[in-house]
Amino acid sequence: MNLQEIAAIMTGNGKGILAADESNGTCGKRFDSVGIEKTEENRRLYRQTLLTTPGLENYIGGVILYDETFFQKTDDGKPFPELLLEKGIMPGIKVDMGLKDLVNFPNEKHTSGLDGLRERLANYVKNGAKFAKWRAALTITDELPSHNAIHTSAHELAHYAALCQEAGIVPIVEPEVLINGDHTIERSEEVMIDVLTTVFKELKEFKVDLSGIVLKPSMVISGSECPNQASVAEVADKTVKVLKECVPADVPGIAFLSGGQTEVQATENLNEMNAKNSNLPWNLTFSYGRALQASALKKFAGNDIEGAQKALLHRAKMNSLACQGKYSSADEA
Ligand code: 5MM
Repeated sequence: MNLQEIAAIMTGNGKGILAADESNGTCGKRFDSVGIEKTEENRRLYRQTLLTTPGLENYIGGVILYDETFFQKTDDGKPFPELLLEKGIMPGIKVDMGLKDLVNFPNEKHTSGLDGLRERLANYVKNGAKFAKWRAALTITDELPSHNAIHTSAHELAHYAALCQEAGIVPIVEPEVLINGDHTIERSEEVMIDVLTTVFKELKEFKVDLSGIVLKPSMVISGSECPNQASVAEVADKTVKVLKECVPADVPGIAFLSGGQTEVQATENLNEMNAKNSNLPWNLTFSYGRALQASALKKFAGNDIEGAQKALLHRAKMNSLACQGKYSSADEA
C-alpha cells in the first residue's frame, strides 16, 4: 500500500480515526477518573474491548496505539495490529516521547523523540504499522505561544514526518492548540493561522510529500474558561476559513482532535463543517480520543464489556455521519 492509499483508508469513505494512544500516564488519569486500577493487564483488557468491537471497521479507518498496546495481544494470542489489519483498519503508532519544557521559554513545551526515531519506525513497520502520530502542544495566553515555541514544534513535526515517509508510512501531523484558558475564538483563530502556516512552511523545507500526510489539528474554538462561548456555527465557519487559508489542497485528510470537547459537541462541530461545505479539497474527519471513548470507558469500569463496545460503536457511527454532514441530534436516541 502506498502513502496515498493508506491515508484514503484512514480518512475517506465517511471513516475516521480512533485515538487510543494514551501513554501509561494519561491512561492512568483516565482510569483514575472511573476507578479502574492502573495495571498493564487492565490496559490490555480495555484496549481489547475497544479493538474487538463488532462493526468498528464500518466507521473507523485507523487506530492509533501506544507502544505498550502495539505489542500486546488478544486473549487468544493475536497481536493487536494484526487484529486491526484483518478488519481492514490501519494500525498506527504514537512515536513521540512526550512534551518537555522548552528551555528559556517558561510555560512552553516542545516534543521529544527524534533521537533513534528512524530505527524505532523500522521496527514498528516490521510489526505492521501503517501510520504514525506525533503531537505538539501549544498554549494560548495573551502573549503565548511564542514565535520560538511555534517554530520549534513545527520543525520537529516536519522532521518526524519526513522520517515516516522515508519508512513508508503516513505521518499524522498533530499541532494541538490547547483549549485551556479564557481566550476568545478570535484569539484562537489568530494563533491557529500562525501555527498552521509555520507547520506547512517547515513541511515544505523538509520536502515532505503533502499527499501522504494526515493533518490532526484542533478546531478554532473559544478557550474552555472563556465567558462567551462561540456557537457551533461560529466554530465551523472559523475553522473551515482557517483551514482553507492554510492547508494546501494536496493534503488528503484533516482529522480533528477533540481536545476536551464533550462527545456530542465534537460531533456537532464536525457535522456543521461538512454540512455547510460540500466541495472541500480534503476529507474532513475525526481522530478523537476522549470524544469517542468517554462513555465506553464508564461502561468498561462497570464491567459491562458489551455496553462499552455499544457505546464506542455509537459514537463512531455519530462521527461517521458528521463526516458526511448527515448527523442530527435525533440520531443520538
Ligand atoms: C490531544 O490528544 C489526542 C487526541 O485525543 P483527544 O481527542 O482526547 O483530544 C490524543 O491522541 C493524544 O495525543 C494521546 O491520547 C496521547 O496523549 P499523551 O498525553 O499520552 O501523550
